[in-house]
Amino acid sequence: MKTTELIEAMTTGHNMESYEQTYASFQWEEGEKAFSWYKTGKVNAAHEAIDRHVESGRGEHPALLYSDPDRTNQYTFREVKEQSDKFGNVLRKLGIGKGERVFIFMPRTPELYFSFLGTLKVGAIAGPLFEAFMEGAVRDRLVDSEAIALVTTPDLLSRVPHHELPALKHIILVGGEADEAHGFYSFEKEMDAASSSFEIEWVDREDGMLIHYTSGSTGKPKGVYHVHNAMLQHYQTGKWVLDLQSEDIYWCTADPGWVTGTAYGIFAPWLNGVTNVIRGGRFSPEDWYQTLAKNGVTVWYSAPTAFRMLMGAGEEPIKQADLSKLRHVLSVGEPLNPEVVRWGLKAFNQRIHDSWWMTETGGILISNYPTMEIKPGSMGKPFPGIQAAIIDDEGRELPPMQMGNLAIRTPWPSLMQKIWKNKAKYEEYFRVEGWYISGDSAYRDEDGYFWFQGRIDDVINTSGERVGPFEVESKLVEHPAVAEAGVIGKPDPMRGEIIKAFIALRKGYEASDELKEEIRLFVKEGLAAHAAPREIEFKDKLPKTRSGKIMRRVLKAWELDLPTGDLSTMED
Ligand code: 6R9
Repeated sequence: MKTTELIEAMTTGHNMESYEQTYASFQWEEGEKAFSWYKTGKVNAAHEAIDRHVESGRGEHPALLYSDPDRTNQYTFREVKEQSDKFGNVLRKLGIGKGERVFIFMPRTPELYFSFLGTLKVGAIAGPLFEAFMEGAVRDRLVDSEAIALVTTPDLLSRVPHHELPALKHIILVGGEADEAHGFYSFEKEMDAASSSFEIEWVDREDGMLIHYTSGSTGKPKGVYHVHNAMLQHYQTGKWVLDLQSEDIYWCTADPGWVTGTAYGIFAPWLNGVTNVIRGGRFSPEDWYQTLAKNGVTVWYSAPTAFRMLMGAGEEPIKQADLSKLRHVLSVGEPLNPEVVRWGLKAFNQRIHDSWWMTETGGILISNYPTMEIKPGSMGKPFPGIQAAIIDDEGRELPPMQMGNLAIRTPWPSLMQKIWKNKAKYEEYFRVEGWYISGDSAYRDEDGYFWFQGRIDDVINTSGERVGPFEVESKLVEHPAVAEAGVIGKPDPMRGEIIKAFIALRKGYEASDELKEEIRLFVKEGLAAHAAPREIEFKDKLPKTRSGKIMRRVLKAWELDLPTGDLSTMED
């Protein structure tokens, strides 16, 4: 769908002056000069993120502003260096080193971040897991990765089937008792005893750093493997997409169990030497606005699901919070509905900048930049150094306005280097020579903006018309009664597929046939007759992943009575 709606570019505080110029002249190598490894050839992302700033005299700058309802802590870069060095020594004492997998299954606390950095510092590969994972999800990931150590808490330990995990030798308990004879160590005791004098393990750019498990629609979750070289993309996108500057206070709301919580909750801010806000505990609109206000957050990276929840909470909690420091807001994870973009402008006078990428791509590839006009509903344009295109299944590039496979020219620094122990799965992404196939469908408009349409397998074909579920969902959430919507194609003998919408209503609205009819008409008149859902079903809640994505494949499976596949990443 074409739009003429434009939101003007920002006029202050840019690292990137003109998108077109930067895109034309960009060289990845320029970014490398920021790092010590440009001179030495020796790499460690944790050194570049933390230690480098201490060496360059920025050690007393606040690195981590942590809070949850029970606890508030501040750490400088020097203190984060010291804590992560100590954790490196804890691992070394256990004999853990290069290439081994250390998994972290913890609530979001400072100890999670120290463990993560310390793991990298000994050259081991970190595997962060969502705190909410149940036993099956934990087992699958620890079995597949053959993790040798796990950092967790006594509360979460009941979900770790350690007797079934022969590779797992050491469990480090944060806030727990040691039982060293059986492989249990106390985090606090070990950290107290550890020296803060530490020699970092220098590795190669192509050595492993991180594994994120991500679910496909079928089969077990895949271990997406990233190497230290990815930091180049985290650094550059931090500069140009997040627009980070040295005095910023930055908050990425994502948990490190999701790739956004590592790439942009750890690397991008710290590689740029910027103060990073971490908020533990549960989501509530009041809490989030207060987190922005109390910390004086200037740059904020979140997700559509959160923005929609904030939108649903109305303006009252915003009035209670001083958001005057906020200057740059971004979103990732799902399509950002135009309605949400308009709300952002109205509610706190900020343009919300959409960005597109995937666990597999390791970093932002398409985005809206501060210096660029926003077309609400578009993901923006390719990052400098990235060539994106819409191609057909044979690899032919499609002209503007045609829907097809969103593909990226290989390689780029943060591209995954393996699917752990699954070569065949890895190769599927590269089945068209020279391209990475994302599995998303999209089109590009005449101005070079990309528009997300859905996952390839979500695109609906109704009476010969291809309809992206996102367009319909976006129109649906513009209706005042609709809080969230998930749209699927339901097989139909006449039309191939019909559009079915699952809708969660906002507080104060009652489900009724009249309301269904009203909503249907609303889409028909606002979008297109063929895009109006023929069927509507009201639900209390929609099935979502922990990163907030509506799980259309689960809606479809429910509808068709099919197996739902891997549900380990679904919210409770
Ligand atoms: C970072 C992350 C990747 C999938 C991706 C796409 C969807 C992400 C989006 C978006 C529309 C955006 N997605 N960003 N869809 N607009 N701006 O989300 O990684 O969890 O691996 O998900 O998320 O479908 O293919 P991951």
